[in-house]
Amino acid sequence: ALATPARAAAPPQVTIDGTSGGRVFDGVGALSAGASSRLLVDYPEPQRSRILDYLFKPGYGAALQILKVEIGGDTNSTDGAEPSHMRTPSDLNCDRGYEWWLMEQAKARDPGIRLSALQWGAPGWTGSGAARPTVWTDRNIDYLISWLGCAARHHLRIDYLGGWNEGYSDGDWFVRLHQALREHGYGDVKVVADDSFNWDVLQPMAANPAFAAAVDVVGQHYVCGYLTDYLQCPSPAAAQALGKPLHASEQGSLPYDSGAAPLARALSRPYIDGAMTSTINWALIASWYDTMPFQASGLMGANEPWSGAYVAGPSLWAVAHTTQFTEPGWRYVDSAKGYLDGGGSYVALRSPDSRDYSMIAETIDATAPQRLRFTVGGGLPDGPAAVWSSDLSSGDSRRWFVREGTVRPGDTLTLAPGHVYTLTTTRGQGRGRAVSPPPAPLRLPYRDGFGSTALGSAPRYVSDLDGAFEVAPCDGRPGRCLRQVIDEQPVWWNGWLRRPVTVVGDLRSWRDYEAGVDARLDGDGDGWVELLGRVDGQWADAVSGIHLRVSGSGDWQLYDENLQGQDSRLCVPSDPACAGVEAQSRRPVQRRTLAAGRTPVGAATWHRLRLRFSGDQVTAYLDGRRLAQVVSSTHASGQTGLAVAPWRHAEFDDLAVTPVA
Ligand code: 147
Repeated sequence: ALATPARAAAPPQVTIDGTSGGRVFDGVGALSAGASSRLLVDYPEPQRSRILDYLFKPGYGAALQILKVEIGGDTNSTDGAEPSHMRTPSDLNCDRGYEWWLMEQAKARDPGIRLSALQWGAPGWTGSGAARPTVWTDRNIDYLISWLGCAARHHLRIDYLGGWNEGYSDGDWFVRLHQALREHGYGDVKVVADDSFNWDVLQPMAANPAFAAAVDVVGQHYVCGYLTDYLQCPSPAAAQALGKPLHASEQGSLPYDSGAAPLARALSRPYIDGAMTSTINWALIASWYDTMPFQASGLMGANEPWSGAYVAGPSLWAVAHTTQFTEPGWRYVDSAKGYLDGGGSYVALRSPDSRDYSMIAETIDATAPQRLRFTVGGGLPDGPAAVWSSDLSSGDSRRWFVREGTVRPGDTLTLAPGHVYTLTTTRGQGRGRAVSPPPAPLRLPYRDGFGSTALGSAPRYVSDLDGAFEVAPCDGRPGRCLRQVIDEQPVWWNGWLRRPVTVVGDLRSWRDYEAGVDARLDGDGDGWVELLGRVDGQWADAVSGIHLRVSGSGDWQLYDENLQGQDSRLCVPSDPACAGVEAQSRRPVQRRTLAAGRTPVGAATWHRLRLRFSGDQVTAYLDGRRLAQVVSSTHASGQTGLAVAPWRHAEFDDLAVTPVA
């Protein structure tokens, strides 16, 4: 039994006192950014709707209170590139990508969900033009105002807008942004600064009162550390003295299974330690290929749109222990926040009218049962409270988000180690019952002639790593083609790749196959296109796999690119070898030429590139002619892909991957 009669040794007492102070709660959210939702949009029904229910539907799963999205910049932002709404000063397309759709789906399930937006990179024209371009320009402010206009066209009200993800701040730019929001009728959009680290923003805010005045919310990243156990989540006293809401505006980066326990800590400790009233998890859902970094980081996983398989794991339920029992606008109750002596922590929140309260306690680090006597006061209801629990030390899903029974104020609770508990007077909670179909490989043959994709859209399963590949009318032949459309270096975020690349296919089951594509280079012969095969990883500048490059000049090259002994597929965030993203992203890319030569091609003409893999035999063909056959065992399986010289237009057609016996 959860409630036990008080024993001789008095247990610690927690009083949930409705008259005690406490900050306004702004909500628990998650972040769709870095192409993290790319494969979700391609999911079949009904699985796609069930996944969205698990994320957003009240009383069903994570019931998220905030959805934060990337404002796409056509540049790599971790696991790919997201498309921009405004690629030139005269361009405007409010329907590119999947974030509009995602926000609409979230609002359809919970009209009260708050929306937040932030750019990682941006089209080159909006940048400063310096050697390391920045977004601190008036053009970029216009660009963000246009994005808000797109949101309005989608009937989406944006609650929070930031500056530049982890790009620190230009105080005067924030002042101008704040002013522009007012001038354009977006005065109710709250400005977040600066989505970077270590509370470094406090100093420029202190030095520039206009900057400080322009900031509505101070948002900092990874306030509990980065890829650690997320034990402590402090903020400086100077931040707490600002009189502004403080948000943990990005944290997470841990897998949906092993990340649940650290996540449970990081949901409450930012308030206990640092008075932060919102936390945002990256990513919302791990819907990118395992080829790319930070595999499985999200509240859920869903990266097999062909099978419809998804994972609703313990991270989802860790979040539900807060979100299903509170609402943004509730208040923390400071009389009931703190740490348990034997390991663990707790917070309590109440509705503004004090008719309801919820207390969330976690015992993740406890090694023995924790006793706790709870009482209520200050006008809060003193009747029975429902108890929900999740055993995060268990892999058995039947032990997550379970209704336990009822307790009464004055009872002593016995909290088992490794759990999350919620005590609540609220009702309406629930646990979605939808079940995933089994996972399955993407079977060969795979073919796309792009005829069935809408103009301006990305073809099914094709995932851009940098630049933007979208369906357009073909040049020099009838029908639709896949076109790389970005012709200027964007303001980059992580600086990875800086060349257009896109990939598609099954990392593990695509072993012996032939990949082929028709390709046409625009321009006068000084660019190149590539067909890639056995792509088995991507990290920093490397797209690990076999590349066949054909240049407009007639030079061709077959080469192997790999990850310098650093296999990103194995680099899960809980692995200490993955610490220090910055250091790793500076590792040189290892490229090895396997064969090279010259052949007449001629610019602006169509050619067919083919790569055949059979065991360790790699054969390259151009227009039906064999260019080279080499032995290479560096890559055993992997995706196909396309690349284009930066920043050239090129077109592709009839992409086909067929099995080789
Ligand atoms: C964050 C990004 O904001 C996310 O888009 C995603 O890339 C995430 C993956 O972990 O990382 O960027 C960080 C970069 C460096 C650190 C933390 C977050 N760091 O070194 O503490």
